[in-house]
Amino acid sequence: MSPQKPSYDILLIGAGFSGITLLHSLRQHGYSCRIYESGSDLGGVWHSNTYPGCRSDSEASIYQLSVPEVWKTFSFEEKFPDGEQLRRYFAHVDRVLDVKKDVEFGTTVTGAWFDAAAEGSRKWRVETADGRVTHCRFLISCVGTNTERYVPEIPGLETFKGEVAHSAAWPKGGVDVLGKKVAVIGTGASGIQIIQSWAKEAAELVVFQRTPNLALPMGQQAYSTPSEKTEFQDALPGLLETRMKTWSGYLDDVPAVKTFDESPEEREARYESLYARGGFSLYLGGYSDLLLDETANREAYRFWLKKTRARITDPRKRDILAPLEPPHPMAVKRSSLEQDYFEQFNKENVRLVNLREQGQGIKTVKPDGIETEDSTFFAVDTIALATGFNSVTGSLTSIPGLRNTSGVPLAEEWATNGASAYLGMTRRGYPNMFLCYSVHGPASLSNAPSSIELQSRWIVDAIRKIDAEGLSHVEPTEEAEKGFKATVDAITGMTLFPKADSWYLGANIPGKKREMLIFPGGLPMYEQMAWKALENWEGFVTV
Ligand code: NA7
Repeated sequence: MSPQKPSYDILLIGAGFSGITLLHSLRQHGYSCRIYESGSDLGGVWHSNTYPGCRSDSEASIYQLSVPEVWKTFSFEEKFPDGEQLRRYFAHVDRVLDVKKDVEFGTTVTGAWFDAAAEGSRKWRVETADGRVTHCRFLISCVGTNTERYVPEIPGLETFKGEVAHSAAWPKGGVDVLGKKVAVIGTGASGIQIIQSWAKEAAELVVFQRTPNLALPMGQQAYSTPSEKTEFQDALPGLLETRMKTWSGYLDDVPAVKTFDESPEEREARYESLYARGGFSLYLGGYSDLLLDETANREAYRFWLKKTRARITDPRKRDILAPLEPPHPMAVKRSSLEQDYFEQFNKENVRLVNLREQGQGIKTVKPDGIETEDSTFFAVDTIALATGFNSVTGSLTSIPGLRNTSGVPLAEEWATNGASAYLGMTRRGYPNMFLCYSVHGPASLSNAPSSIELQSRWIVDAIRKIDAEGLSHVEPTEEAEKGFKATVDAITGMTLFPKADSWYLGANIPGKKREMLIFPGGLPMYEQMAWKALENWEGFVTV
């Protein structure tokens, strides 16, 4: 018989921003809670991603909990904090909120289902890798969207004699590249950051790019002096409030003006000022038709090209990094923020391979390097795989025993029918289970702590409503779940999102169903829909 564990009101899986936000709030309402976390510390991706240059693409002011006792007592050192600062931040959160007393680290959930007969009442039965079983009334998934790493099948990779490191499983002691020949495969957010770092240390760097990253200047800023720190702290209450009102949970909000409503001069001036502001402002604070109209989007690309191409001296590299024809519309595939990414390619020792060019695809990895289809050989000592994740769904479908009340694993259901979650937070066949920062929520199309705060509030409201009304459990109807998915698809159909092979659509994983995995309607619309449904349990079966 499996050793039994105590029963909790609520079990949360994952101790990143979602798990901590929910734990704090639920504890305040008197619930007994436990977090199971497979890692060894708090922070989610900030604990597991320790590759060189790892840094947030959200501003520190809005990339934190809105809990006053936490933000009033922590100073960030930079506008866009790196992994180290964020790990210090999570340690601070723990000191203030005493989070860890309710977290079990090194505890991997391997299975969970709603057991109608558990202890004589309806409860979740949760199994962990160490063979333990726990019961709880509510199960909340806080596993994030980018945790199940993706390693593509690259012929010969297993024969490589040097070090191979995936961005999300970086060796604990780091990777010493000083004076070495190194390769980076992948130019997403992680690849860009590794390249920016390694190009300054390695003797030679070869970058294997499949799709150019339409990266925007970060606009980094240090908060070093007492007055800079005070200014930062003083602005926080207003900024934390603003982030909950914008489309994306960032600080910029889209003005109601369309690209061609303004004269070319006005447009250039607007683009210039947004670009100078840094961050995602060019996307988020620009024109209302950026995501809707291809001609308007192309105009933004024209501006980005002008700025970016001017930074790259080698004409061949310039055409690969910032091609005259856009690889896809801007902003519909995750761009990164960069500091001096493009300038790195002006160095002779930084080489660039365009995997999409005839003969340039990787033919094989050999023990001492990488050979492309045209038989060019790149001798390297170390390879970084910045090839991403089975994003959004993978964190949940990789839990083998997570199954519905009919015993069908979630992985099987989603592989057959596509992924869905009513309101991005609940799932048919999973009574009293809630998802935070997951499928069909605003997730990665938002500033994470903003949408997490919103969804956490809703989940807490839902749990309290269940208790206030004396209900045993709730779950969405099939009709509601399908209807919500149809809404996500309908909004997506009005946008340019389908025009890019992005992980928002699952298009980065060979064989994965191509479908929109994230709610693309913005936070205000999402908030309105979620609370309207909660009023009378619209779309739910209540028991
Ligand atoms: P991403 O954004 O998924 O980037 C993965 C990169 O790896 C991307 O450039 C891919 O090219 C490339 N890739 C994937 N498979 C291959 C193969 N087979 N060969 C060559 N290159 C390949 O992951 P990140 O870790 O950078 O970022 C994930 C998120 O974490 C990020 O958006 C932030 O939210 C934080 P592609 O573009 O698909 O052509």
